[in-house]
Amino acid sequence: MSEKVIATCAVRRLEILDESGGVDTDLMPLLSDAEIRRMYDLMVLTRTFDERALALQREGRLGTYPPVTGQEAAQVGSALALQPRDWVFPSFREMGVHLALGFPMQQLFQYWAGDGRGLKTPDSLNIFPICVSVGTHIPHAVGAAMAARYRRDPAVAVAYFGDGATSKGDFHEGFNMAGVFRLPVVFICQNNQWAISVPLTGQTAAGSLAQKAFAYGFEGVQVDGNDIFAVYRASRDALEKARGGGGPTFIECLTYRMADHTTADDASRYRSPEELATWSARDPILRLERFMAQKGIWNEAEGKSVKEQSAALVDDAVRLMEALPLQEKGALFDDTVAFPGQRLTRQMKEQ
Ligand SMILES: Cc1ncc(C[n+]2csc(CCOP(=O)(O)OP(=O)(O)O)c2C)c(N)n1
Repeated sequence: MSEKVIATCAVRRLEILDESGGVDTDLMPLLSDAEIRRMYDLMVLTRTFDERALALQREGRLGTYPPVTGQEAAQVGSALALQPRDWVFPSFREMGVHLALGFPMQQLFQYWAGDGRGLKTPDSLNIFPICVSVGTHIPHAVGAAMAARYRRDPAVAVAYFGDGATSKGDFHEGFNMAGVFRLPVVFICQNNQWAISVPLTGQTAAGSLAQKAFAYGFEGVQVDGNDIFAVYRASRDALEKARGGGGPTFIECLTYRMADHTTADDASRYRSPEELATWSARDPILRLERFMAQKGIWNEAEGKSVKEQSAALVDDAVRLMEALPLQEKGALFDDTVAFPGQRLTRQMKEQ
C-alpha cells in the first residue's frame, strides 16, 4: 500500500512587452518593423471600428453591440499568427480577428445592424459565422479539426471564447474530445474577467483557466492578453505544434473588457472605477506605441495619421453598409438551415 502524487500541473505564463514599452529580448518573436506596424494599424483600426459601432448604436443605426476595446492585442495578435487555410470559429466579440483576417468591414456593420447577409464569409476566408450562443461553437471547432485530420489537410481549427464559456458543458466535451484524439485545434480564451456581471471568482475556483487543459491531457498556457507579442508568440507556437501533429493547446489571454458587456448593459453597476483605472494603464495600444517610439518607428504625428486613415476606412464601410438595399423579407432564413422543420416553415409563411 502507498500514497503518492500521480500528477502535478505546472502552468506557464508568458509576458514579453511590459507597460513602459520594454521587451524581453530572449522571448521577443522575430518581427520586421513592417510587421509590427501592421499589428499597430490593425489594433487602431479595431478600436476605431468599435468606437464608431458604439456611436452608431446610440444613434439607432446599429442594434445591440458588444464592444471590443481593451481586447485588441488578444484578437489581432492571435489572428496574425494564423495561416489562410486555418479554420476560425469566433464567438460574438471578435471583430478584431475579423478585421485582421480581412473580413469586409461593411459586413460586420451589416451584421450588427441586424442584416443576416453580414454573416456570409467571402470564399477566400475560412471563418465560421459569429456564434452568440455561449460556447456552442467549441465542439464545432473540434469537429473541424477531426475533419482536417481525416482529409490529411494541414489546417488547424481555432475557437475563440470568453471566460464565461469555460463553465459550459460544450467547453468540457470539446476539450475532452480534442485531448483524446490529439486533434489540431487551438482554443483561445479571452479571459476579460467578466461574463456580463459575473466576475471570474464567480466563474471558477481554479487559480487560472489555463490549468483546465491539464485535466484533458494537453497544455494550457496563460499569456498577458494586453501584450500583443506574447499573444502572437503563444498562438504561433500552438498553431505550429498542432500542424506538426502535437495536438491541441489552450491559450488563456488574461485581459479586461474596458466597456460594457454590450450596449444593453451598464457595467458601472457591478464594477469599480478603481478596477477600470488599473486596466486603463495597461492599454494594449499605448503599450505598443511606447515600444515603437523607443524603437524609433512611431511618433505622435504618425499615430494621428494612422487614426485618421482608420477613420476614413470606417467612414467608407458605414457608407457602403447604409447604401445597401434592405434585405428582402424572408431572406433571413436562406442560409440558416438546409431543411426547415415545421415550426420554421410556419414562420417563413407568416413573413
Ligand atoms: C447558451 C447561452 N447562454 C446564455 C447566453 C447569454 N449570454 C450572452 S453573453 C454571456 C456571457 C459570456 O461571457 P464570456 O464567455 O466571458 O464572454 P464575454 O462576453 O466576456 O466576451 C451570456 C451568459 C448566451 N448567449 N448563450
